[in-house]
This record gives sequence, structure tokens and C-alpha cells, in this order.
Amino acid sequence: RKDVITIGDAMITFDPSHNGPMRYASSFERKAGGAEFNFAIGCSRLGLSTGWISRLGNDEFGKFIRNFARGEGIDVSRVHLLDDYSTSLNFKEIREDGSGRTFYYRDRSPTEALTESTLDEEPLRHCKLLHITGVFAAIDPDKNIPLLKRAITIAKDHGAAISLDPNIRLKLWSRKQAKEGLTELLPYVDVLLTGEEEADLLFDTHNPDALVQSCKPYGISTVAIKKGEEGATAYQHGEMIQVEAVSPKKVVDTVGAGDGFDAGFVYGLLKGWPLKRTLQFANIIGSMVVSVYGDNEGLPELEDVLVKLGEREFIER
Ligand code: KDG
Repeated sequence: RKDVITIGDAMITFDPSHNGPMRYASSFERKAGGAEFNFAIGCSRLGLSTGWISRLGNDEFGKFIRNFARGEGIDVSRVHLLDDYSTSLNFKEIREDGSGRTFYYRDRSPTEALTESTLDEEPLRHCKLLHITGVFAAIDPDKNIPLLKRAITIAKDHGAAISLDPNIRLKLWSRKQAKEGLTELLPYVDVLLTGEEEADLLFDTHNPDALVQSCKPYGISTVAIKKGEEGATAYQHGEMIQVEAVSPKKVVDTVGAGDGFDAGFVYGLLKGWPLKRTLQFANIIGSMVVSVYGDNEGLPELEDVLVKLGEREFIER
């Protein structure tokens, strides 16, 4: 039984060598990104056994992404490279404050070929947790929302918990589409990992108490709210916890911080940790990701987080 399975697209991410408007960026570094892909890397680096269901183009970029994921220890046996597709691309602009803007070239994502008849069901029957996000849903809502429901149903029937990060990307779908699509998934969700704006969009509130009340009818038992510089809040079994943000030494690239938080939170849940420790752990990971360029390069190994928590000594040399 795998600890974690996730489903989603990945892209070649071109990171500019200079901050500022992308029209002036003349050189880029070839990296890889994608919300669910970053999450899988985060989980695997922490030591969770992780599988990723995806489709990539059978091209040099697809091979690079698959090899990269494999090198991270992710089970890529359900990542198929398809002749008729090109791997998705994402050019990134990094603004002065480290925030990012993405320019997608993913109109025909290879995950288009991931359908109910080609869905790899076996890993879904053998996982402790299935993590889904709004990015995959948004790529093709008419196909992917029913597909996600099918995946969730299989995983749930076999005892898995379901975590959802709304990860709303307005370049991929409208607010209305996002609200309608994601609301269809909420009745299946056990763990909601959301930003404040996303909570506003889905539930018309990001006030923790009101949000928890809004989640109850859906049967969502655990809620985490990511608040960036304001820290994070989590709720489970009647307990509400709040942690302050951990100020990173420098913020260079905020993309991927939420995925890192999700990986850390899921790690704590699967280990059966108290909510407070789980939240602190996830929160620290988010702060570590923003200090490093790239969507997933800053995702730490378990040891690195324990050093940050002051539970392990950092030995420089
Ligand atoms: O969460 C970070 C991802 O969103 C990023 O790595 C790539 O924009 C991206 C996407 O659509 O997955």
C-alpha cells in the first residue's frame, strides 16, 4: 500500500534568469513543475511512498520530467509517454517580491488522454491517501471532474482518505467554473488544504470558524488554511490551531510553497501526529520553499525540516 497517490499534469517550467516583466527575460533555465507533481516530490522527499498518475508527451521534455520524478523516488509506472502529444510548457515571470506569474502553453495537455477508460485504477485501490487539486480539474473540467470523482470513489471504497487543494488557476478556468466544479468534489473530501482567496471563492468566507461550519455538511473533517505571511490555521476534531508564519531569510520565488505545505500536512496526518505539530511542520516547509528558486527545488527532506524545528543539529562540516 502506497502512502500517497496523486493525479495531474506536469510541465517543463522555464524560469527566467532575471526578475521582472517576462518580455525582458532573454534567458531561462529549464526546470519542471506542476502542482500535483510538486506535491508528489514533497511527499517523496519526506519519505512517504508516493505514486503519480499522469501522461506526458513522448518527447525529450516528457522523458526529462519522468526521469526527474523517478530520481525523486516517485513511482512513475503510471506515467505514460504518448506519441500524439507534446509535453506542456510553462514560462514563469518572477516579480520583484518573489511572486510569480505563469504563461502556460498547455492547450493540449497530454493528460487529455487520461480518461475513465484509461485511468490506472490499481494504484487507487492501494493507497492511504489520494491527493487531488483544482489544477488538474481545471485543465478540462467536463472530463476531469467526473474522472476525479471516479478516482476518488475507487480510492475511498478501498479505505483511502481524500485531500483536496483547490489550487485555483484563473488562467485555466473562470471563478464560476471553479466554484461549480470544485463544489462537486467537496462531498468526497476528507482534508481541505486551501488558501484564503480560494476559501472565499468556494465558501464565501475565509474566517476559520465560518469555514469549518461550511465544510461540515460536506463531511470534511480536517481543514487547513494557508495564509502566507499571516501563518496558517488548522481544524480537526473540534480543535482549532493557529501558527505564525516562519519568516524565511529571503523570499525569492513563492511558487510551489502551497504544494510543500500540503505535502507536510499530509505527512503529519499519515503519521498520526497531533494537529499542532502537523501544522507547524507544514508551515515550516512552505517557508523553506519560498527561499529557493524553482517550483520544487526548495522542498526539503525530513531531516532538513527537523533541523528547522530545532530537533536536529545542523552540521555544516
Ligand atoms: O502550485 C505550483 C504549480 O502551480 C506550478 O508548479 C505550476 O502553474 C503551475 C500549474 O499549473 O501546475
